[in-house]
Amino acid sequence: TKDSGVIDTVRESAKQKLSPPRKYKVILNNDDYTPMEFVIEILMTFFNMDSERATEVMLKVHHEGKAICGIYPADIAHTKAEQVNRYARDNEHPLLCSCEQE
Ligand code: TYC
Repeated sequence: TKDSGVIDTVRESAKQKLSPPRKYKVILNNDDYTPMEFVIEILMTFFNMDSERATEVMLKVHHEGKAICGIYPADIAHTKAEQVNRYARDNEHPLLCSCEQE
């Protein structure tokens, strides 16, 4: 620039290289025992899906073994999986929710 070398040096050291935060997929896994209605309730409660979308995702898990419920920054993804697993266990269902780096 037309500024002095000193000013250029200050500007350079203030410049930050921010990489976008890593995201994680929250995955719902199939099992033989958790009632379909309970899975739909989970998807509506923790992932803000309407009943149509929740039914679709539940059936994808049921037929394909797993499905993505949402993609979030690391802390939110892990907290959601934890809350879902806590809720399933409290209701004595074996449902498993997990996270995978995107
Ligand atoms: N397979 C279960 C049943 O037949 C339904 C189910 C769907 C369970 C999704 C878990 O993440 C799940 N009752």
